[in-house]
Amino acid sequence: MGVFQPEAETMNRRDLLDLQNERLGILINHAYANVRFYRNQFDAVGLNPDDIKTLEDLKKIPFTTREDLVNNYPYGMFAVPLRDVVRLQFPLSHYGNPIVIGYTREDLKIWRELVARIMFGVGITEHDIIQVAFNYGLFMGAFRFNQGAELIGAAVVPASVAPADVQIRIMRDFKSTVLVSTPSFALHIIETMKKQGIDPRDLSLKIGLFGAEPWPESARDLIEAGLGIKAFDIYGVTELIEPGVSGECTAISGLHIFEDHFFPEIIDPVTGQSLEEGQEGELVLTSLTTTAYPLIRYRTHDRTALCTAPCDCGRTLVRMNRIFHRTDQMISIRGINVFPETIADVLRNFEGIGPAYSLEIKQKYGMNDKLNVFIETSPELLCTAGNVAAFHEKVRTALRKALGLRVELEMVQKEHESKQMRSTRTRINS
Ligand code: DLL
Repeated sequence: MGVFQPEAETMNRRDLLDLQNERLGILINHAYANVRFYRNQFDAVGLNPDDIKTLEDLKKIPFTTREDLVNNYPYGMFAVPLRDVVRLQFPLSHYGNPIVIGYTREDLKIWRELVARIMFGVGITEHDIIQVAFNYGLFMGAFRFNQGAELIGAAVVPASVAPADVQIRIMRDFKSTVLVSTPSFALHIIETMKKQGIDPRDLSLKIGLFGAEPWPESARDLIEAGLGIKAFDIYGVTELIEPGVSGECTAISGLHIFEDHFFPEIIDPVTGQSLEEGQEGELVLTSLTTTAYPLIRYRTHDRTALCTAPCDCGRTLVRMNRIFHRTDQMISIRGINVFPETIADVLRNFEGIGPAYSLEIKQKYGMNDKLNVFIETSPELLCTAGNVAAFHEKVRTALRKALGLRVELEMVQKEHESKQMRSTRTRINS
């Protein structure tokens, strides 16, 4: 199978280390000189850029967290003047606590190349017709698939969020050979095909790229059988060039991290100590080549382990295990990230509810995944809120706006708290 940039993807690991160390030096100086947040981080532990000579020294630098990005909204983390930024993007999952990410022209070029590496690596070529069924609204990944595909020379069908029956029609009429979507949406398309009596052999699909949420091997089996394709996993994080951090190759034995652009570490999520190769812990990433929005030791909260053993595909890049768990409470509903803190922030604005709430996720690995929010209400709510139905709708609308996702809301009076709520209660003030 193809290797899009062999000089980088099959590089001798000793040369790779030299390249990473060289890029690290440039990154550290760039971030220290241009981002006050990083200057403060270094100063706080008595470091200056010259103290960071190798990747081993990187461990002396404190982690960067999502809260740091939120606290520095909008432009505090930018390392270049706005005139050098050619794109500003606002991730869907950060409605409540926004962040904005900037890209220079060079950042976008790298990103495009990384997505092209993933596509080419699973056998996508200029002969393919790629149907991208990701949301082209605020979801940045969709654009990246477009650009990666164009770099390879494949034809792109930006089907975006068209309903499943329209997607199927496009697949059939345009003879799409590749589907790119969340695994949930692929499963929803399969359910719709079954209802319509459509056989996957009537379609031209052969490859699928899926990601943005955890999906078990059982979901892969269903997708491969339901669409008659080979399904591959892709991983990324909005803050770090999503979806180009890593992707599976045809060997299906982990996702190759593009180490010439990202340095991965695995840490114990509680102590922050580095773990050995093969041990599972939290993935921490440093962007080695990002100019506008460099991140040093960014905590992804995703649990995985790394392996540098040679891969059958010929790439020398480290592989990470597929992601099934996180080290925080973030949950993914149909590919949309939900942070329980955002729910607590919304609920805090309403009198008469709380202090406890609980979440229930009805997961079917399809578009029917639902988020139910149970909130505790005071018995006086009936008097203070006036029209309870209108109050219910107001809270539900506020949650939908904050999460970018429809939720089912149930108000439970304190003394009638359900068993489910007792077992999973979370406090608004926690
Ligand atoms: O979901 C980027 C992406 C777009 C990846 C398209 C793949 C395809 P965020 O919305 O910032 O970015 O969500 C990032 O989603 O920290 C993981 O917890 C989860 N995630 C992303 N890809 C996978 C995957 C995009 N392949 C967060 N498997 C990450 C499991 C994934 N979880």
